Amino acid sequence: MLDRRYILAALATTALAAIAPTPLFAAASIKPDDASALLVIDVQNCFLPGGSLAVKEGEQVVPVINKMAKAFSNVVMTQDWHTPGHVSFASVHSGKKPFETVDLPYGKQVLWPDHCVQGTDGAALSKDLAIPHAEIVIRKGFHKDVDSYSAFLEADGKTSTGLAGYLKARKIKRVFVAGLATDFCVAWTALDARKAGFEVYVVEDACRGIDNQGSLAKAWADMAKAGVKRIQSADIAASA
Ligand code: VGL
Ligand code: ZN
Repeated sequence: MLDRRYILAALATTALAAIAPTPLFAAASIKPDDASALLVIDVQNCFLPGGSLAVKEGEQVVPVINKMAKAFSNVVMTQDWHTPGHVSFASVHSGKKPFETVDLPYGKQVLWPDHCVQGTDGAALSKDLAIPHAEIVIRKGFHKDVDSYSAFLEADGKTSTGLAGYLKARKIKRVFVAGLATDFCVAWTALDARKAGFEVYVVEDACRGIDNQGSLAKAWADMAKAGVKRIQSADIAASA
């Protein structure tokens, strides 16, 4: 028997279903096209177990990135590539220890253990990366007095690495960012990609963070505010 109460309840259920939030991305709903590029950030020995600036669980991003890369016809890799005695190294600031900060002409700089020195084994890309179709490797942080977390702009906020020009010349509109570390090079790259006008996705399970004094939560908040989309590798369809 359909009494009034039953009908009202049924109507309410239907109405609720209509306004229920649908997930922004259902599983595997994103298909990278020729206007999409995967940016693999700093998957280098120094940031992996045994490295001088090892990121916790950093090695876990490698299989995730290798699998995801198969779905992209365009892959860019980056390499942190510092001079010996680089300004970001705590060892060149007397009395300073790694993870402390110093004021430089371009702003506050976190100080790090010596890492990713040009030409060293620590600066080499992980031998476990299996992305033979990657098209370009962008090196950054090679000016002795300026750091560059971002793959687009050095920390002075004005010196370009050339990556935006490269991607635009290749007619790339969307970038997917993965690698190390979520709260430094990944986040700064994602934020600068937004500023350069790209649609930007950060693939959370394909990244790991350093998390120095709340830097990981801050990075996600800054990225959300800038319109960076936070996704998982499972949201990306398996092949291009
Ligand atoms: C990075 C700290 C210093 C990174 C590079 O790749 O996130 N972090 N240099
Ligand atoms: Zn560095």
